[in-house]
Amino acid sequence: MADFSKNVVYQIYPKSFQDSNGDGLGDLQGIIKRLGYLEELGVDYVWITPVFSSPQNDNGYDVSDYYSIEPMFGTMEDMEELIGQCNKRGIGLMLDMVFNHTSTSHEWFQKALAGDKYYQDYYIFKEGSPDKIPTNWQSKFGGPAWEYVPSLGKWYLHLFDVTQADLNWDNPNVREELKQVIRFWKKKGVKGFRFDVVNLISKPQIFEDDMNGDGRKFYTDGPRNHEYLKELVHDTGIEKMVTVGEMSSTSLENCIRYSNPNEKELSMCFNFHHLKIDYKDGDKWELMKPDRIALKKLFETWQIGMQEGNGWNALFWCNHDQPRIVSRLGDEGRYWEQSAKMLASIIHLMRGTPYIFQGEEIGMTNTHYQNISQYRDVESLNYYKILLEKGKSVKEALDVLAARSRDNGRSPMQWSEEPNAGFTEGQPWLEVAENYKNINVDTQMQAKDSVFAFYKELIALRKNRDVVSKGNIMFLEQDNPNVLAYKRTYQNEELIALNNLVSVEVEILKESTLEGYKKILGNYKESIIKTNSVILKPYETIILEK
Ligand code: TEU
Repeated sequence: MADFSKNVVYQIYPKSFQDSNGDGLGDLQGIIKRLGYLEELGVDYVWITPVFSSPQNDNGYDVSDYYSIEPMFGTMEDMEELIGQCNKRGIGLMLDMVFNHTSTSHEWFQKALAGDKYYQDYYIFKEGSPDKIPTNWQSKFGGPAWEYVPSLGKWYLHLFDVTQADLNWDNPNVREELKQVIRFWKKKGVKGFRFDVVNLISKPQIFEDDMNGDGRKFYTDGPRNHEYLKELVHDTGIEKMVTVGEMSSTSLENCIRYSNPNEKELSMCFNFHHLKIDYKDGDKWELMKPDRIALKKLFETWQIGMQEGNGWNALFWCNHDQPRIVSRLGDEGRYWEQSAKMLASIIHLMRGTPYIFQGEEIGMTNTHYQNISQYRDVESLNYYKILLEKGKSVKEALDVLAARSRDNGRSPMQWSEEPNAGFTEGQPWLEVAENYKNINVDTQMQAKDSVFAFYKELIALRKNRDVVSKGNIMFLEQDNPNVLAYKRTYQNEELIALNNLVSVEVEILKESTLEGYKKILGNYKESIIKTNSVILKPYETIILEK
């Protein structure tokens, strides 16, 4: 297993990155056009979310053919060109493998529907009658996780949308098919893979009702999950490539196993616990102010736990499923720039490999859509209905979506102050956020102290300092609800990161000493650093070195 501690990954959501042909949809040629920008930022890998053939019910996470490119994104030649161009610039391309399920339009599922028993065993079908659903499990996008097929007299499992049927990994033929997909793309020169919800692939032997939940306890980090991952990685020879698993509702113990090099499973894991700190009673669709104490505790548990177990974290705030972090934990107004930089600093200086989601590096915010017609995401549209059924008013339901919709992260990349933010010359598939005239790549690249410039500095710091990439971590100021602070140590190097999470000044570190430390980076020109204390300005981040 290789070491990715000096690397930074950039995530592209191709549909919203750059349109090259005026159809309002981003595409592969658009990405090629912007590779110089990514090189300038200094990232090592680019992960693109799925561009395979797909009916796009879940924007590509419903794959109907793993071996071809969805025409709206381009052709196989475009993909080969993209891989080649990336390699030329020293950027590795990572593809997104959706192996927990396929689209119901996939040939395998279509054959299953037509009565082919061989292909029925590719999925999870259960005999039954229309009035007797196999279990009470809920789909992650709302509603039951089973769909009845009258012509077969069977139900099939779909943990996500009804058009995303779960694959049966207990069938060795399925596992072999998926290995073939990896071999195909590896041969094309792809340098790594992100595996979608890869801790949900192993389902239990017995399917039973969940008396106090939505069923996830039965299939999360399931019985043969580790075994199947090892087999996939070994048989395709991708041990040395960068591989990241998206782990849904996972545990620390399992993530240690998924990412400990001795296990030969994956290079690193995403977990989402730190992004649920504003869910009321764990419910994404109930608003709550962020619980900063919980955030600090979660970072500490996972950072220390993974360090002790020799696991490796994928570090991130944003992706295509999350609202924008500056809107969530920072400030969109007066302290927009400071808070965007402070949040970046937290992620980039912890132990793990940082991921930047398109637009995060210029401080893009939530979209603030005010009408349901502005949304496109299947989950948002489902939950809007569910919220209204539950008795919320239209205004209340829209307020929840404005804070929680996945479309917040999916609005077009803001390149310039040109119409549609320079994303397209046509009509964008999803509306551009209104603030694009102020927040865009052009403006950010011109300004010396921009959020973009700060990301560049953080990336450079990781490359130049072993203490950032390899150092041990310990947390400081554990009882202070307003400050997230940690110390990294490696051989004789020491680094301290102090982050003020709130919009008022906070004084800290009266007990310990900062003698011998000097500031090497921050988001304010002047900082107030005394020998035994520091006064942190609103959302200030200070990085000190000994
Ligand atoms: O997401 C998996 C997942 O469970 C979530 O992040 C999900 O969107 C969220 O919990 C809903 O509240 C992955 C992909 O990242 C996502 O885009 C896909 O929709 C999903 O898998 C299905 O393939």
